[in-house]
Formats: sequence, structure tokens, C-alpha cells
Amino acid sequence: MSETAPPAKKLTKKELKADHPTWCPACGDFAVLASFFNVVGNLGIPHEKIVCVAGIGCSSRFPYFVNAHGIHFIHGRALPLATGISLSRPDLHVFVFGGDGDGYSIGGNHLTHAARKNINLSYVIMDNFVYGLTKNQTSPTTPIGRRSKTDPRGAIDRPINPMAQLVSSGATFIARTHAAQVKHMNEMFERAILHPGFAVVETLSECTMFYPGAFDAGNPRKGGTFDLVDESSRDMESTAAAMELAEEEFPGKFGVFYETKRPTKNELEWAWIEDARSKTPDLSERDLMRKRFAGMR
Ligand SMILES: Cc1ncc(C[n+]2csc(CCOP(=O)(O)OP(=O)(O)O)c2C)c(N)n1
Ligand code: SF4
Repeated sequence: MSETAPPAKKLTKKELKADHPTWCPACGDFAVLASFFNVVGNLGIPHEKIVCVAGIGCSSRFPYFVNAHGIHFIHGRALPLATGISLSRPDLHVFVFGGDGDGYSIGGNHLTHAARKNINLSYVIMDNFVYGLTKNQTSPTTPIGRRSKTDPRGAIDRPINPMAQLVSSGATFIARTHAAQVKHMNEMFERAILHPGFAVVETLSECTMFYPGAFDAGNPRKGGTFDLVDESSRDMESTAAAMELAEEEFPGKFGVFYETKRPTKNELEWAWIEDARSKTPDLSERDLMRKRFAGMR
């Protein structure tokens, strides 16, 4: 969430749209994009304040399809780049998009540190349990036994538990949704955007090309169940309660697992910068930095 209030003008889907998405027919990522347009439009976030950052993967092509500032960056490195943007420009809404490979595998270390530092941004992880762009390799969330190009006899490694990892890393808003549940997805995205701090929405988004049916167990239209977290009976700031939800057997519950307020790194850093400025009003930013670096020698 940006630290300045957004103006009232609402952007339409037409205004937010750019380029025609290149995803395969019925890929879950289409619904995620539509939901993003809907929520960002409704919140009235202005064009020039929207920044979309992504790594590499099918889902990471997201910034091409949004008419805003956008960067398609290195595989797994979206978060460090987004961190720099967020810290230096508190007036912008920084969004990060990517897949389970990008976020939990090569970018897993960055996820942990962005969460513990409580960087002010919203991160949507389109988890499809597979590497889609590179055409069906085992990802960190692929269930044991599932065959892929890298595991022709079936995956043997225990998959990671994204929700448990996020809770233990210290993310301050952690939600889980399903791309086939549009209303719920809209609600989760809106709450993530409005949350001041590091907000992550783990979004089950089916790869219809390489892993069709992966999330049927969480989709009532396919005979599954879509059970919601009952927030009224829970302590939303309890990591133990969030861990209990995270440990539930797939498909488990959907909704906000954990939500708390903690100072963001953005606030802490800016307070430090303002303090330094107030003590050295005669120095330019450049000279202030020079002085600081000289002191480090
Ligand atoms: C450093 C590096 N390693 C590997 C790759 C190859 N690569 C590109 S995308 C990708 C994984 C994509 O999977 P995921 O992030 O889950 O996104 P999806 O395509 O499923 O949306 C890999 C391994 C790369 N581009 N760069
Ligand atoms: S390969 Fe899978 S994730 Fe990639 S666009 Fe096609 S359906 Fe979507």
C-alpha cells in the first residue's frame, strides 16, 4: 500500500489493460489479471502510481499486460528490485507477481528477507504446482509422486508449505485464494493492497497445459470444497493459529491466515533519513551520503 491516499478517479479495465495476454487458453492467470484490474480500478489507484514487478515465468509476464510502470526482471529477483523501488518511492503502489518457481525456489531466500523486513508491497504468487514456462518440470510445491519432465518416475522431494514458510518468516499479511473463486480472490487482493507492509496472497492458479486438475480439490465446481477461514473465531495475530491452518491437509482453508501491524522497513528507514537531514540542513543529499560513506571507512 502506498503511504499517500489515492485520489477518487477510478480507472476502467480498458484503461488498465495493455497488450493481449499470451497465456494458454483457460490458464488460471487470466482470472488473476482480471481480478487485479477490478480491484485496482475500484480502489482508484492512479496510473502513474502503479508499479508491477515480476521475475521470469508464465505468471511473471503479468507486467506486460498492465498499462502502468512495469518491469520483467531476472528469474527469482523480483523482490530485491521491488524492495528498492518501495523503499525509495513511498508514494508508489508496488506490486510483485510471479510463480511458485520464481517465488519459492530461486527467489525463496528473497521472500524470507522481504517478509522479515516488512517491506511495503503486495505480492501475488500464482502457484500452479509446476514450472509452466519451461514446460513441466517439478517445482517446490509439486506433490510427491507427480510425474514431470525432471521426475519421470514421480516427484520424490517433500514439497514446501508456502503458508507455514510465510508465517515463520514474519510476513504481516498472509492470505490464500483460488483463481476459480473470483469474488474471494478480489477480496484477498483488496485487503492485501490496503495492508501497510509486506502482504502476500498465495493464489492457486491452474496450469491448464501441464497440470490440469491440480486444484480441483479446492473447487466446488469440480467436485471439491472451498472452505473459508472463520476470522470471527480466531486471533488473526496468532502465529500458532496460522501454523495450524497451514498444516491442514490440501486443499485446506482459504482466506486470511495471519494479519498484524508492525513498523515497515520503509517507515524505519525514512525516519532515519529525516533525522539525518534535520541534523545537517546545510548539506545536499549527495554530500550527506559522501559524509556517511566516509564515516564507514
Ligand atoms: C537463473 C535462471 N534459472 C532458470 C531459468 C529458467 N526458468 C525460466 S522460468 C522458470 C520457472 C517458471 O516457473 P514458475 O516460476 O513456477 O512460473 P510459471 O511459468 O509456472 O508461471 C525457470 C526454471 C531462468 N530463466 N533463469
Ligand atoms: S503453460 Fe501453463 S502456466 Fe503457462 S500459460 Fe500455459 S497454462 Fe498458463
